[in-house]
Amino acid sequence: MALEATDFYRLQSSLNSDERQIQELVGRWVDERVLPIIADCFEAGRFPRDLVPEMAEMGLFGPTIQGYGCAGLNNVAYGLIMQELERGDSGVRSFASVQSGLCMYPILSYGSEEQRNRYLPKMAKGELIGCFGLTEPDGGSDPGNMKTRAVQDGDKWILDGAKMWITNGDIADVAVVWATTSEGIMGFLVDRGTNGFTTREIKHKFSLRASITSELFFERCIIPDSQRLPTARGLGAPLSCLTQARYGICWGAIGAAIACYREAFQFTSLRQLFGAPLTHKQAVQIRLADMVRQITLAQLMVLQLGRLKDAGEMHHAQVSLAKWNNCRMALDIARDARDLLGAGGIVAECCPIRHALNLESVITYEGTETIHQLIVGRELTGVSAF
Ligand code: TGC
Ligand code: FAD
Repeated sequence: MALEATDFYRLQSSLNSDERQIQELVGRWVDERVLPIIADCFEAGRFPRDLVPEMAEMGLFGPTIQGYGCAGLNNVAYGLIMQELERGDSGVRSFASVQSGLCMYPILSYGSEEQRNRYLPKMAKGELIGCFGLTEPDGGSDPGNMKTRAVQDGDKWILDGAKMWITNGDIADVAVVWATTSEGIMGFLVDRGTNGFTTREIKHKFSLRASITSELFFERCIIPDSQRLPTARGLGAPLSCLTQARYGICWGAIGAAIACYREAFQFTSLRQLFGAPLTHKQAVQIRLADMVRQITLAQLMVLQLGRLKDAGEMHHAQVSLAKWNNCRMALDIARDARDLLGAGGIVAECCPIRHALNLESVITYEGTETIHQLIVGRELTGVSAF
């Protein structure tokens, strides 16, 4: 039996029927609804917002949450959703990552029951959109030194500061905002329309053009104590949210790589040069084989990571290793696929250039490559070298 390039080790056979079904459902939806429009969205710098209700209908928001109108899937199924979405575009996956891993997760983990009931069912339906404000203009890699500050005044908090590079910022109904207080870092749910809270979209991006990225500003913004996440204390709380979103990115990057591999394979099979298709040339075969080697290694990594997560045994440094590996792998493949397409590879109809540009963000956000290397280094040596 011939081996399938993008499932070289037959990992599909180790998926359970729920996992296979959701991958098939989302994969078909991406083929039918995302791929036909995404190049135009990227070129126009437009987030395809009309897809949000359809994503909600498929249960793609907070899919691992039990109750609150969520699907209650396992983490491998969640990863497969992210992989299929990012096969379409990193911007579409980003939207789902932020909604699920960075907004619904902290409300579930650190919110009161009243906050969970108020936000989660509507977020699952896509009726409320969230954003996550951690990064600041003075530097994202070291969030422990954030400047945004909340000062308590009776049963209210006064929030001052700014956040930068925030996905979904301009369309969010609620922002999960992290601020320093006299008692350490805390998280707040800031609803759109709160006095003193404004947003501004960041334009002129060459990456993640089908996603909205914004600045958030807080000027003497008054937040009732009931909008504070009651059990979130210290930097560990926002970092635990990052672990969720980073886990999704580890899978998502594989989707982008698969899309690029497929396009490179198709083109080189058809392109006749020097009397034969390009796939008959040794150098091209080596490059295609190397793409499949890298994709297969990444797939093995995330499947094991997902099984560990489902067993409650995943360590955040394991996520860092996979985030570093899989983003680097996808970016290398996207660039190589772009080259294999020749001049045609620079236009929007070909996906590798779009994925390569997107992956420049994906390798930077949720912790840069260097940060993840240093997280693994710290785990190995016990010494923090940040
Ligand atoms: P450090 O001492 O390491 O940690 C403080 C406390 O947190 C615990 N911890 C974690 N817990 C859960 N998950 C993790 N990943 C954790 N990492 C650390 C840690 O055990 C400690 O707990 P405790 O109880 O001892 O206090 O803190 P540090 O200041 O040394 O910082 C370490 C560093 C550099 C790794 C951290 O600051 C970091 O990860 N920096 C990168 C920041 C980042 O990734 N920002 C992402 C912003 S969100 C985003 O990009 C969204 S993109 C969305 C999209 O569109 O998809
Ligand atoms: P810096 O932290 O200033 O880093 C600059 C360079 O220094 C990098 O190369 C870095 O690797 C290197 N560096 C940093 N520390 C060290 C060190 N100790 N040793 C050696 N080198 C080091 N943030 C959010 O909070 N929410 C969001 O929704 C969000 N969405 C984003 C969407 C997009 C499209 C992008 C591009 C970013 C988004 N971010 C978001 C921000 C992202 O998390 C940060 O860009 C990232 O954490 C890096 O921070 P920085 O850009 O300030 O770079």
